[in-house]
Amino acid sequence: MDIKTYSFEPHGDDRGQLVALEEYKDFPFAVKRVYYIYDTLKDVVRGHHAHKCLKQILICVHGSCRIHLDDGHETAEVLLDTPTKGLYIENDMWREMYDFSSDAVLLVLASELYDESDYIRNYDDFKAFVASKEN
Ligand code: T46
Repeated sequence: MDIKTYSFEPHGDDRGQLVALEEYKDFPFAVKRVYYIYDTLKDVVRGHHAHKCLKQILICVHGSCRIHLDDGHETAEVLLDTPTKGLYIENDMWREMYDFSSDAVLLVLASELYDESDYIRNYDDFKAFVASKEN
């Protein structure tokens, strides 16, 4: 599976670190929405869906978590454990987020506004969506 991750450049000095992200320069879309996930309970698994159109960058800006990816044919796991690593997830990818550290803050940059009709929340529907794109 082709997994796209970014290594963002920290601008560090004796005051600390700063990471700056610019749309189309540091990742390949314009940002319409930002959200973040925190205070996740131990053993919780979030996600369990894909999207019809949405593109996103996931950055664990504090703590760590793991992302399970499934493109309908193959699966992969990605560890996000540094604020300088970004995971690009395109629309047609089933995703689950798990193994959150108690201090994890997962920041997400999204290409579209929130739209429940863009979600594919049933795995069989996801497989049918993938098959329809391949035919
Ligand atoms: C994704 C993964 C990585 C909103 O009202 N606006 C929003 O922009 C979002 C993202 C969510 N919500 C509401 C909808 C639900 O009532 O917040 C609640 C939790 O959302 P959800 O169960 O979809 O959260 P996750 O963590 O399962 O999934 C989220 C994103 O929804 C999804 O697009 O790819 O993070």
